[in-house]
Amino acid sequence: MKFKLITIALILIVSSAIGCNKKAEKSNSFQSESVVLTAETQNLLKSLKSIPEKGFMIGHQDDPMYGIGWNGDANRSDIKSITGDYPAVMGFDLGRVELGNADNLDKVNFDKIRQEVIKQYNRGGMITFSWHINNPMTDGDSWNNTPGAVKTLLPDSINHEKFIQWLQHGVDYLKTLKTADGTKIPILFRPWHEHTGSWFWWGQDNCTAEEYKQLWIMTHDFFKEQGMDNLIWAYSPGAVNTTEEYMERYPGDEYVDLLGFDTYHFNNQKGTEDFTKIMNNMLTIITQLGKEKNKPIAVTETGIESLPIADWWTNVLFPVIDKYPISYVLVWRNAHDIANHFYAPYPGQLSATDFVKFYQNPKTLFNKDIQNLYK
Ligand code: BMA
Repeated sequence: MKFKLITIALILIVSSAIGCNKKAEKSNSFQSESVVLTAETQNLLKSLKSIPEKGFMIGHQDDPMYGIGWNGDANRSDIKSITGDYPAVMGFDLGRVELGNADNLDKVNFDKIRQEVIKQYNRGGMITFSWHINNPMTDGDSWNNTPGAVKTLLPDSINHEKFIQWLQHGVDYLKTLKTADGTKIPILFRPWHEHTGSWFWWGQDNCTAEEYKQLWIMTHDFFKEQGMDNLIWAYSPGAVNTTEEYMERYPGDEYVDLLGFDTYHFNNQKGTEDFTKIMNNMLTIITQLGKEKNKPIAVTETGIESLPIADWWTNVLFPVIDKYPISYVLVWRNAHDIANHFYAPYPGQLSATDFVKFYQNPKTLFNKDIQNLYK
């Protein structure tokens, strides 16, 4: 009797253990399908959602790389020269990594970008990458918008293999973005941007909605197969009028983590009303979608070229973005290679004093304000 009981107990223990294993196997296989993000990346995603309770992060493209009157100086940034602080977000571009080049399309060295990405992570800031990738059908640049390129990259099409090689180069580079102790640096990845315009080969008139979605999903799946578990995927069309237009080429909730848009202030003072109107409309659209989908939102690119309005920061940009729960706003680069192509002030620039006021507002978050993004 005793033995029988022990045997039954043993059978029960063994079978429940097998049951547990099955469950474990199941959850593992589920996890491998949906990519478990690294702890730091999960924390960054949570931070992006909670930041609007305090304010919004300020970002600048290529911030530590070059600025007005300098190129490649160590520990320099036009924003830091004015405020004493780095922006909370730094944007970089992968364009030409697909070719295995040493420098990107704006003549910035990829090893130097890696060093600056590591520094930015170590000082607690966020990093985002766009990708002005060449056109694989024509070998022209991103702006070579001969219609039909996207179709040729899809599976079983003529440029598919070539394009996968290009994506592989991107993955290989992104995999090198690690700290000295091997921590993978979380990256907000923003491919296939501004696709509601037609200036890029992946834009509106150059492919169908279905082709665009397939392009996004193929990129996402390829990166996932390569084990990329430190990316937050940002969707950033240009300005559109309606939610329907915003969503027309949206690849799906499982492929996108953050909802953004790119739009610029054109036409100096005369353009202020238009810019404000477009910003309000886009921000209303993404605020609503962000709530529905539980995803953070951001102004992924904006600015006014050469900052001809002295109080642009506190009187044009701040009042409009302050009304919406955005996690960050990023202004474009201070080019070293194109005259008057800058979007952040530098010492002595017309809007520099106003930028300091903008900096001092507790709601604008710079590097010193955001020390816990990854914890
Ligand atoms: C554009 C311009 C170009 C640049 C590109 C990628 O908006 O700044 O000069 O090559 O972005 O950074």
